[in-house]
Amino acid sequence: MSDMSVICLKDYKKCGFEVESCELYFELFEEFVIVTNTMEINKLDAQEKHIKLDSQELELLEVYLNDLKLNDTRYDIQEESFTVYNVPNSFSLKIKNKLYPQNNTELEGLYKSGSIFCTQNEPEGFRRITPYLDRPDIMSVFTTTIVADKERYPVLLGNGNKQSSHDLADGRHEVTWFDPHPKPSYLFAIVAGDLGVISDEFITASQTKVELNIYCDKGAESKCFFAMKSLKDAMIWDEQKYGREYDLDVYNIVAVDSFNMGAMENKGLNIFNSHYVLADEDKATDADFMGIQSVIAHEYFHNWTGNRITCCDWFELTLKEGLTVFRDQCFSADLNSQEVQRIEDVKGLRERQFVEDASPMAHPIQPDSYISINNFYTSTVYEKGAEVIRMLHTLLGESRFREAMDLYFKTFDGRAVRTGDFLWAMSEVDKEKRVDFTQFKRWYHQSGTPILEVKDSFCDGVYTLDLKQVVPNKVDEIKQEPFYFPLKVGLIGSDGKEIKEEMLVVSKEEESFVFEGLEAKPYLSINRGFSAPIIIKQEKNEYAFLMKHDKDSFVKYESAQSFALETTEKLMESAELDAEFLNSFGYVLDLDVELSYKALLLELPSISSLMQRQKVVDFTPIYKAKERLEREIATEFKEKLLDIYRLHHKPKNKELDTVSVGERALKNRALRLLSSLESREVIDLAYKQYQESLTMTDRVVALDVLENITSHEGGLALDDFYERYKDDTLVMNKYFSIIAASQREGVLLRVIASQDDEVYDKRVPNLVRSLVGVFAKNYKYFHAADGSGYAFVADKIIEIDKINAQMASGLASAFKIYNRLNQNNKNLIKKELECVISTHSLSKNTYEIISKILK
Ligand code: 0A1
Ligand code: ZN
Repeated sequence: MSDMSVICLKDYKKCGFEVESCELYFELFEEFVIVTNTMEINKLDAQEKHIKLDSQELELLEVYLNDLKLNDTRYDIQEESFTVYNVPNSFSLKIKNKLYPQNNTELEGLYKSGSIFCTQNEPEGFRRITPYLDRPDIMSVFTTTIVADKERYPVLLGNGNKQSSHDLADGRHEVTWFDPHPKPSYLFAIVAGDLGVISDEFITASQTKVELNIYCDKGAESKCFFAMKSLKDAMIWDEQKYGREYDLDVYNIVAVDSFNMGAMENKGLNIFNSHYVLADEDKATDADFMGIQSVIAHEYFHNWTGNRITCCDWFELTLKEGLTVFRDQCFSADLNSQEVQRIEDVKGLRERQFVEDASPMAHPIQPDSYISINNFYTSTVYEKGAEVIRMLHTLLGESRFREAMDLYFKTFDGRAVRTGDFLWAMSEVDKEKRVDFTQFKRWYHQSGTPILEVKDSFCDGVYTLDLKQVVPNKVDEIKQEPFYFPLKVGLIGSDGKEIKEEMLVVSKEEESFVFEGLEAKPYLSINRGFSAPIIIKQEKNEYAFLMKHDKDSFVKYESAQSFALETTEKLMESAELDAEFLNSFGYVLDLDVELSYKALLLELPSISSLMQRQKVVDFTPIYKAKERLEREIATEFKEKLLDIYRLHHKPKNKELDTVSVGERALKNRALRLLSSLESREVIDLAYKQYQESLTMTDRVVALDVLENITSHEGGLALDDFYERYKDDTLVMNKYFSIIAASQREGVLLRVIASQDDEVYDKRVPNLVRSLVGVFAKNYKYFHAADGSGYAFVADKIIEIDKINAQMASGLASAFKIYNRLNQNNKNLIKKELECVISTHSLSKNTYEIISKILK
């Protein structure tokens, strides 16, 4: 069994050594790789006699200390460490070891994605390459030489700038890269392959030329142009918005098919899941393009927030991730639509982070312990982390925030620091001491989503807001303290005119705010722009009014969502459909606003958001009510929806400008709403759209609509889709997802059968996520009353855990809503998870998730 020990934040100890430089020599062969690692090391703590390096599953060949070969009495290799005894104050340590990247299915360390050698070292992959002080506070200067067969691997890439290259005997060649910027080992990377490339250049603000390359499988070059444009947009944005320039001669990006996550910010050599690089209108949806733009930017922004200034230990992960997500969200908002971006970000936060925060897996953005750090690349650390930064931005204001960021970069450049250091920079610029940073810090150490109960009253021209914060207990039932946050509110007159907007600062468990000199009781617009990541509970809601009159685009959306949520909940108790809701929906249908925004206003609440509001979750009534609401809306507004569809359906338009994207979003929203009628007319519309549209956006929506309403046309379209795209794995992910998310009967059997499809490969994370991962989010069938969905996913966890533990623990987290479910579903899950956790040699990743759920 793996080591299940718990690592704690409080146990951090500075390392007794530093690595001044690290020279790596990689000899790549088809069956194995030889790594020679030469480090110049200094002792910082005279008490340290022996040096203990991290090392995982390594085959040691030779060890030299100051050029003297050591015999095996001078060192010791264990499963997870390598120790050299009695080392002097300064020494050179050379270690030669052997690896088998071809057999590496965990996709950590050095591995093969198809025929490409590549690496993934964050957080602890480097120890699978060579023994090292594999912790982020050990920063060193790396030189990398790669030697390989020139015909098979003409492209050899490393971090930093290329220093030299030359041909060797036997058709081999070698390339040396030097990275002048000291960095932790998690940012180290190499790539070797026979790759296609597109190249460009960027001139920085200080007139330095940077070579830009995007590498991919040969033949896919034409799908890299959008990524290249996004990279250049990100480079300009970071210069203009934060004064940050790029700092090497070259910026390389490599797209690979087998990758555990989205992408990785290795210094000067980003490695990407090909999903976030490759796109053209025929094969990628508008959402895919947006994803590429934001992930390319995210990795680029890490060059300053992550690489130049990194984390002291992994408990500080949000220091780089929360901040970088905030930066990429602002970038996407600046380039596209502020209002749509904010809503999409909040939607994502609620679907993923709020659910996590209400589960046994809840943790603060700065966790205090972990078994496997791989499990903490979570929505909480990333997305809630970004919300915390956003609150600081709101509290300080744009220019003060920028001043604080400048100070942060100036003070900590080249160092591994803590969130406390970041907050210090923020507090330094707050000359007037407007922000209570001591209390604000609770966001870093407390978990759970606070609920704000709101009551209001009006008397003699004075409007009073009474607020009460309900802060959930920690997972272990320890009580938590009230949070400190900005709450943007607006007051609106009954004529619909804005009276005032104010940013309140909420800090107490209970407090009141008064607004004087008002003629009548105003309408309240609360948490504008979602200024704090909280849940608002109001006694009386004025949704219809706010949907009409609020100038805040977020609250307008929020009101439409909340109105629909409450209406659906009433339908669960089989009440009549609220006529005022229908009126408001009709009002939005006629609104003349930006089209993508309108599509969001017309979106009905997800199953997840309905589920989150139930005390004891039973999915059947949720589904029934949602389906009924959709049908009633489609019946009532059929003609209007058809008009919208006809007006905006432009099958030959494949442009990516705001209007074209908006038209597709809106008319596809209309089509989806109409699909609940399951009529011949709608089937014909969808089938025609499937056949005639030039974009993947239109094709997948049509395919999904057909799949869910008719086996005949659905089957025809699905077969056609398969034939058209079976050679393109990225597109086949969509095919598997449509099957796995289907609401039609017999889904589980189809998912099981899909595993035998020649395109499917359980070693490729994207495919596993598309089939098994999407099935585990198909609430109707994953939570089937006979337990079949749970049994299937549990089996897959056991099977995939042996291949790729990170993938398996990702799947396991689908069970995190366990404690919210009704007794029948709980019993079924318990049985399955007990079986998984008792599996022989289960990984610590999966063990950690399941043990938390079962606790
Ligand atoms: N730092 C990357 C995320 C990442 C984390 C872990 C990985 O493999 C185990 C891969 C990527 C980012 O934030 O983009
Ligand atoms: Zn990141």
